[in-house]
Amino acid sequence: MASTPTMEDLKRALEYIFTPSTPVITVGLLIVFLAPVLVHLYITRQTPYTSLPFILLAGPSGGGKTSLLTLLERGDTAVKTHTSQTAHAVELTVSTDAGARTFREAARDDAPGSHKKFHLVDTPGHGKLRGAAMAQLVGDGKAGKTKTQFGDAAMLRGVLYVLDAATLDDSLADVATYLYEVLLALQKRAGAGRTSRSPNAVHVLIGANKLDLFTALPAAFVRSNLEAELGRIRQSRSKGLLDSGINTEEVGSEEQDSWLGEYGSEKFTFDQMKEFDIQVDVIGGSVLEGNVDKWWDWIGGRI
Ligand SMILES: Nc1nc2c(ncn2[C@@H]2O[C@H](COP(=O)(O)OP(=O)(O)O)[C@@H](O)[C@H]2O)c(=O)[nH]1
Ligand SMILES: [Mg+2]
Repeated sequence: MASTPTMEDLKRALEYIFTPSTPVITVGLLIVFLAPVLVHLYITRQTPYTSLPFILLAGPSGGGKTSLLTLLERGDTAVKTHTSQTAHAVELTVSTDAGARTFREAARDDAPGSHKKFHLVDTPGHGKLRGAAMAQLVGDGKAGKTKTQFGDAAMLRGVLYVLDAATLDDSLADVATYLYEVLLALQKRAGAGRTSRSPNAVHVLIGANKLDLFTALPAAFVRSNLEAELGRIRQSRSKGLLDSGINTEEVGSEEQDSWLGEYGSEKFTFDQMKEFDIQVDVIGGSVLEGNVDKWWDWIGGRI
């Protein structure tokens, strides 16, 4: 007869819970109101960054990404605060008012116009660490989710690809290879969105940095050099299938999916990316001289 008292206990307990009384209602109300708060706190602690729109800084090492981030965050590049072994984000504000278009003005609290917050995400440019940038583009890819370290890859609004225009002649192959990876990832991302929910268009700004140096190539040359090199990379990656005269209809869709730009075209141009809702611009600037207002304008237009 050992089980009878426990059954009786249980019965009494249930009766107590289901009989309206002040303590029961109080506890019930506490659970109802506190549970969502606790869940919210738990989730926000898990992801320290809420999903703000974000701009990704990419580009080879030494281009000036971290200097740019520091300039936009602090107003000068003198203090190096961030090492770039991993991705790193700062929260910035753009003002949509035309009167406060420079980043210095927009950084002031009393800047006119409406303000929009966004994250600027710096990534390491060194070869082996480029996965950090690619992860921001497509998310971790687990079960179709697009979660990244800083929120949701779907919140990506633009990629600012910073390169050193003064040494482009020597580094063209490397600079273009990385750019190729970025553009192809964006193209695949846009293609994947066609069947499911379409991600927001992601545009690319190629920031031809270090224009203060006399060896720096002007933006138009940077553009044409990159287009030519991307075309060469595309050619060599197509494994010569097109050359061998195989009917393009017979080429597998996988081959077609990893072809950058207009399929089968001979020359690559950035305009070919428009078919995938990707607009590519090349604008010169100098982080050292604080000459980045056109880049800042571009960011403002993307947020
Ligand atoms: N002359 C010149 N040097 C720059 C400019 N921007 C950055 N640098 C320098 O380029 C080097 C690499 O910059 P960094 O921001 O670390 O590049 P990251 O690897 O892309 O993050 C640093 O020594 C910077 O001081 C620029 O506009 N002009
Ligand atoms: Mg850096």
